[in-house]
Amino acid sequence: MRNDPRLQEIAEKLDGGERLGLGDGRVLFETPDLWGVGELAGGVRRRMHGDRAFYNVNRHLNYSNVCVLSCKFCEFQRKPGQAGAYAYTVEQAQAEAVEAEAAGATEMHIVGGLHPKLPFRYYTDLLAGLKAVAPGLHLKAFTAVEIVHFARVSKRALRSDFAGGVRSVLQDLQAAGLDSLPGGGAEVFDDRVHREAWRGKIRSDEWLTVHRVAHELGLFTNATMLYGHLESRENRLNHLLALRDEQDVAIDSGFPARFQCLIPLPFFPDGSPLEHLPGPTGMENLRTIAVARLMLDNVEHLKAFWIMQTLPMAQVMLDFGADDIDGTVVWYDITKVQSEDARPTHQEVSVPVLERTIAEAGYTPVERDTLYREVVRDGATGKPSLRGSADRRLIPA
Ligand code: V47
Repeated sequence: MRNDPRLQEIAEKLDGGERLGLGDGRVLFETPDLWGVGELAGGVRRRMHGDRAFYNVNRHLNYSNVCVLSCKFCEFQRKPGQAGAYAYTVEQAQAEAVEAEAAGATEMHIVGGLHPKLPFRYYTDLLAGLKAVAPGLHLKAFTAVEIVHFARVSKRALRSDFAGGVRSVLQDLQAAGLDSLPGGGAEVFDDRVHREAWRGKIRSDEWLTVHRVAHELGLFTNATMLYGHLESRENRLNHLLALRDEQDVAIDSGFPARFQCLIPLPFFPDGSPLEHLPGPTGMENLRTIAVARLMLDNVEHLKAFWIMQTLPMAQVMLDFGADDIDGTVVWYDITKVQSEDARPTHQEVSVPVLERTIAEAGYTPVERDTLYREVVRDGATGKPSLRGSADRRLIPA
């Protein structure tokens, strides 16, 4: 039952396979009928994925919190020499990978700050070192922001050929063991907010170029959208439309890879220079994920990242367009102060908790690998393998 007749018009467009435009997006954000918006997004989600909802068994490795940037939303970064600043050695990272694989993880999500001193060799050694000790782990590593930083520290000619410099860095990383790129660093694509909140970071067009080159090279990537800070809802819509356009390029050009999922990230003000802001409410989180599902019609998966959305909200979001809640995740807590001994704050849920979370919401839990292929576990050993052929992706080709 929809209370706003404008939602009926949008429903007709969706039924007719018509793409939604900026005006539709404005209606979806403005309408008081949040449940109507959720119903539309939930319908699209069910058409795409039925009653399946995905999770994975993963680990996060934040190899260093040292960063030359001072993004106002971030409380993770430390300056070189500052109390709590750290950087993993390759051996320390390897120890975590061995432990992760033994615990059944299929993915390691690896990101860090823009460290001014680490040479490019550190990153290729890190990937190669991890592959050497844990060959079964998919290495989803380095945001577009880090990739551009690596291009600078390894003196690629970015000014004369930005895409070319990025390509050679990605090729070196791929040769060392890089499997895909995470979605971080996108924030929200808007010059005003960029100036006010993350001056000095790569621009939107640069972030998109890194992902385009990755797609050309066959590296699947994710995308994020950080919302609920200094941006407007219109900024969010433009962000979603820019991602949609970029995904069109990947599909229309027949690139071997593309965006797999969007992860909307609600801003957590605590401890950041924007601490005075309230952050988004639960209703805004629900609406944003639903709008994302409706506008971003060519990206198959939408992740309600439970770490930031909370498990109870992630459950509700499965009805509002999300089809993935992310994984077991062992990582630092980006929303809390870094611990004194510079070790990540432990945050984890077990597979039974994730499966119960999904099942209680009325969906069928499906363990996936990073590329959204279904994982089956050996009943005796728990070892993961793929259901069907490795080429059989859950998303349509
Ligand atoms: O880019 C930083 C965001 C991102 C805050 O690819 C904050 O599967 C909220 O990208 N409040 C990193 N958000 C996390 C990320 C991610 C997470 C899960 C899965 C994947 C994936 C990617 O976290 C940053 C930034 O946008 N962030 N500080 C904060 N205070």
